[in-house]
Amino acid sequence: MADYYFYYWHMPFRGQFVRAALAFAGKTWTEAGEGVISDLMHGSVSLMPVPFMGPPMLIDTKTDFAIAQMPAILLYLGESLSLMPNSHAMRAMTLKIVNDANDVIDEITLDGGRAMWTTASWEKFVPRLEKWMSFWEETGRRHGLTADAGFLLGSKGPELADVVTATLWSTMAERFPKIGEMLEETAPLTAGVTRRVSALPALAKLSAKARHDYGDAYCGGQIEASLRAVLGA
Ligand SMILES: N[C@@H](CCC(=O)N[C@@H](CS)C(=O)NCC(=O)O)C(=O)O
Repeated sequence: MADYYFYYWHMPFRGQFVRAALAFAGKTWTEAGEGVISDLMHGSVSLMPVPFMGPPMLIDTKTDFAIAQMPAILLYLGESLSLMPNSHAMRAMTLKIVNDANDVIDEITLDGGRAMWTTASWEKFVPRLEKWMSFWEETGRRHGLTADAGFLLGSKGPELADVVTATLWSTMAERFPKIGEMLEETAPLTAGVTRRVSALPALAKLSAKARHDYGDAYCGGQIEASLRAVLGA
């Protein structure tokens, strides 16, 4: 039996943060599959492993503990798999980075496709995306990150905040090269730590698997099509 059951759509997007934390920690998981997720979502709340509106959702098979909401899942994995820093301050910073990443992917998909991107709305959004990138850059700078060494919160080795950082920016940059170019220009230290952490064998393997399993897909649906249209990707 795998260490976890993981419930997420057949795409990277929000689920990839959880997959990356599991892969980084050397854990195994079984993907529940889209049919199971849909049935659970549309079934009785009383039958849900944990009440949830939408995936990701994770079940720890050893303890039978189920948890939803991406930041809560990462907190659980971070704590139970020792992926978090020791100090209270840096643990809170880690969760702040996780929530920032969740906000960025909500913004880049206009809250899951409530509206579609147009050239005008994308151009208006670009300074805000650059501001998000600058948050990572400033955080890294304050903790001694350089373009070719260090980690986001000043740890000696990669931790959850670095895994989340690498997953956020590498997944996006690989699928939308213009965002990759923006990151290199706006946040070169962040681009550097993203490259180094993404190159760790477990994460490089996961990224190759995502490419194999999901192709170019990022978040799917019409919102991905509109993102591709404005970015020429
Ligand atoms: N705040 C939740 C958002 C969950 C969410 O929006 N999930 C999307 C996929 S990324 C979904 O399929 N939602 C279906 C729904 O809300 O009906 C989290 O961070 O996990």
